[in-house]
Amino acid sequence: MIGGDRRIDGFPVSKFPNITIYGSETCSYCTAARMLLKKKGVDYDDILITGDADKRQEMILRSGNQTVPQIFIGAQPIGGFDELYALEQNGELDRLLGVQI
Ligand SMILES: N[C@@H](CCC(=O)N[C@@H](CS)C(=O)NCC(=O)O)C(=O)O
Repeated sequence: MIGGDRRIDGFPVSKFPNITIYGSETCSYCTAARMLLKKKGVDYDDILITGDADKRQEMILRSGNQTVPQIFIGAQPIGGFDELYALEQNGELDRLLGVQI
């Protein structure tokens, strides 16, 4: 099962933290990150930075990194695919995503 009945001040809010991937269409690490998140059953905003200098700059400012992908769970910068996969391996990713197993 995924998510829970999360409430703030009594109001239901999104079951999942907002997940953002800054990436490109051709990058294999981006594909791997998208696949892992899909396997988890969570949705994400996919921001393609190819040819978009503003979005690329936004990614660098938010993450401090220049490579794609750059992944965020809520406001928390995760890093790239390697870091996302490390979280999956040590069991931390489910907690961050709010996935109940
Ligand atoms: N260790 C990184 C590797 C990421 C990486 O090398 N990405 C390539 C594209 S697949 C990249 O951004 N290269 C430099 C660039 O495109 O500016 C990860 O796991 O995300």
